[in-house]
Amino acid sequence: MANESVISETDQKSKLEVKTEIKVGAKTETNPEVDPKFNSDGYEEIHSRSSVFFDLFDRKRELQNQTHYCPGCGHGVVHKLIAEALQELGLQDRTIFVSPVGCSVFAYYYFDVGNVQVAHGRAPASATGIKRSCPGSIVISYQGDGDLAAIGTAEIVHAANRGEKITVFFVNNAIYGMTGGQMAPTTMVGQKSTTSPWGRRPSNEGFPLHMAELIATLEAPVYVERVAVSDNKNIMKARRAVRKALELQRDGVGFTFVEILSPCPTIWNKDPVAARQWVAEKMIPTFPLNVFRDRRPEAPAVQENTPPQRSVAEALDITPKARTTNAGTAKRTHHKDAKIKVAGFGGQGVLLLGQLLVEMGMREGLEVSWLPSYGPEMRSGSAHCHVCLSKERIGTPLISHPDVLVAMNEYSLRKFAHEVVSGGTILYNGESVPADFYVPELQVIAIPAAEMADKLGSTKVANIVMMGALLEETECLAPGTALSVLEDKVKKLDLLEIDRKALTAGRLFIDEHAHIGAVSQPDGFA
Ligand SMILES: Cc1ncc(C[n+]2csc(CCOP(=O)(O)OP(=O)(O)O)c2C)c(N)n1
Ligand code: SF4
Repeated sequence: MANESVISETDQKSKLEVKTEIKVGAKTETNPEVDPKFNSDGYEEIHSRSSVFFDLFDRKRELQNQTHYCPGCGHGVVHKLIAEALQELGLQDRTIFVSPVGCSVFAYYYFDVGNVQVAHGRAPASATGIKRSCPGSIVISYQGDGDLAAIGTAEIVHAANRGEKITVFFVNNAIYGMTGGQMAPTTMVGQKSTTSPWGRRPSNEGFPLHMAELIATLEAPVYVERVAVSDNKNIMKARRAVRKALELQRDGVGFTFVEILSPCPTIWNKDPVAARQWVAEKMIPTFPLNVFRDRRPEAPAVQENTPPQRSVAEALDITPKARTTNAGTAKRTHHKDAKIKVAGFGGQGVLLLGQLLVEMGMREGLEVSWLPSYGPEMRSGSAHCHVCLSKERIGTPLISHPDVLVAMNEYSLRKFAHEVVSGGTILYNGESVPADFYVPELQVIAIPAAEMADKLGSTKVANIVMMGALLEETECLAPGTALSVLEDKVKKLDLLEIDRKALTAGRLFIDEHAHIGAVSQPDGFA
């Protein structure tokens, strides 16, 4: 058993000192050296478990290894019941536990199974995806009453209604625990909370939701029971319910739901014993314990006509074989994949430039994506787009770190320069790089595109000048493809002629100026 939490005062002090020292040396404007331990904001990124969580939570070793739950909290008891059932049924190795947002957000530290932690209320939706993609697994959605019955009402109702073959453990403590005691949908009439300080009034806040009864009105669920962890007898019943729900899932029967009335001594402001009594005396009369649905061995109608299951990789056609075939058939003339961000003001043809690039990419047999982002203003608001050109399938159209930034104005240059990958390129629409602008390890080329476009007869074609420069500098797409795309897209012949000239002008500018040091970083990187 690990006991990582014991750190002597000296240890702590020296750790703090080390941190402080490194932080002082972290990245600053004048000192671009970055300690790999720190992110660009100077904070240390920690990818490990906090030392307050142990490898094992043995019960009686002088109560050393306590969970993060408050004394007397029902979550700990429910965790134990689930863990015992998984072990007894031999399901540990195939279980995937979906933990919620709420006091049980750290459930993944307590269950040595597959774990996924999801956004508030979304556990049944995520559990659906997991179960459907891994039908042989045992998928548990674990949720509090705020999570399941407030923000996540739609998710639970629809997962239950679809008869997803998952198990939902719903811990109802009639309050929002984690956030300090706001009213939950299950808060009882008259019960005080921070958001109902005079007690819940049906006239204002409505009546408490009875989730087990509600779920049991649906056709698909096979097992719905409400239990309580209020005293030993009820805990034994809860144990049986937990086990039964998991057995039914193991046997592939259908959707199972166990609501567990559970004490929250801290928010209820009671000691653990009084909190348990309160569950018995106040909660159970409001939320009667009952088996609301037990359909085994009947198979509900939704179990029929189940379409054949495919793995995620098959469904997305991303098996290694598919990739090879795809890459093999592409007829391409470009030299390398590119992630490009084009940014400027609305009206500068920023989004159009991105669209032209992806059209060219498609014609060259590449995988492409174009993701625009712009404000509500039609003109002059800031606009940018992300363009991916790739031989492989594209995972996301969102580009956090472009290889190339095409900055159509100074604002975009300053705003997005730090995102560009080390060794990347910035093409800047301007006469020269601003004197105070410095980014290490990037090539910055200023192209007076607006001026050149003016001379050609239309300021509008500055984006095409930049496109010519981009193609020449990166060789990511063939200029011939650019011409054919322009010929198809630009209907006015006089404008097409200017576009052709703009494309050529941009290319020539790179050939003639960029590589002889006329434009570049102040430090002479050219
Ligand atoms: C989208 C979103 N909205 C709100 C919150 C704040 N929030 C965190 S936990 C919580 C409610 C927790 O109550 P419950 O689900 O009953 O769990 P408990 O803490 O009582 O176990 C809320 C509202 C959040 N994290 N995310
Ligand atoms: S606040 Fe309530 S629900 Fe949260 S850990 Fe404490 S007792 Fe448990």
